[in-house]
Amino acid sequence: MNPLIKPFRESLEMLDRVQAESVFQQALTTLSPIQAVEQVVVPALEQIGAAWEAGSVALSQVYMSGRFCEELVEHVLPPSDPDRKHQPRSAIVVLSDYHMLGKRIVYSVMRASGFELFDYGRMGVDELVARAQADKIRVLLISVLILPSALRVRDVCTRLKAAASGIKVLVGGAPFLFDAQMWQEVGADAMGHSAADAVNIVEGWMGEMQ
Ligand code: B12
Repeated sequence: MNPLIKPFRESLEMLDRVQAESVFQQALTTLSPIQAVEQVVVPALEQIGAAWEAGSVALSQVYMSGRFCEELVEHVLPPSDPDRKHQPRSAIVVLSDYHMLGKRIVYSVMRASGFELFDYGRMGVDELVARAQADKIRVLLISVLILPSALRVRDVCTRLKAAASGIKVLVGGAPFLFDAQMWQEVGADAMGHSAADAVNIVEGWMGEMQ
């Protein structure tokens, strides 16, 4: 467990943006940006989430922590890599809910790993199904953090299959971490635990699609 998680979490809980940034910079002296995010930012946010569930922090603290972290991650993860891979047309989206940080990280890591993909931001089912088909997407990455959104993935998959779109759907986020069978129940083609999983799974599919 990284020793910077505790001071980072405490500065987030105190809404001390300057201190949070300083601890994060300290992490960057020994870790790469993605390591700092996965080893310090993600566990700190998970601990804050657990503290909220236990009633010891307020939702406003959870919210501001998420926002600060989004800004930090936005700055450090490289937006693009010039040496793009030959790859299927891909897109990433947050389906229906408002938890944007996981998608941001997966998007950045995919791009930093040489993938080019559309960032659809946040969409509902109708808009997503229409847009993915219009853009001729082959691989769709869907991030959700609340259960009702996870269940809506089923509508997306059913409609894409009915349209014989051939789009492969990769899902991730808290509900799929809590219930290991859920990705299959909603009709997705695969589930990833992390941003690194997203890269590995899409690379595996690239082999099959050629
Ligand atoms: C921060 C946070 C918020 C912030 C979000 C701020 C923001 N701008 O993002 C705010 C305060 C807005 C919020 C609101 C709510 N939240 Co909230 N929130 C969290 C918290 C603490 C952390 C989420 C986070 O950002 N984690 C850090 C990121 C980096 O991790 P991540 O998203 O999991 O992503 C990683 C992996 O999952 C994976 N991944 C993610 N997406 C994808 C996609 C693909 C394709 C792949 C391969 C991988 C992948 O890779 C990422 C990087 O490693 C979680 C706790 C938790 N355990 O997740 C609760 C949590 C998600 N929230 C929860 C709830 C219930 C809510 C609210 C309904 C609370 C309320 N009563 O109002 C609202 C819902 C708002 C809405 N409609 O969306 C629940 C969801 C439970 C459920 N299963 O339904 C959680 C799990 C807390 C809990 N245990 O109860 N929340």
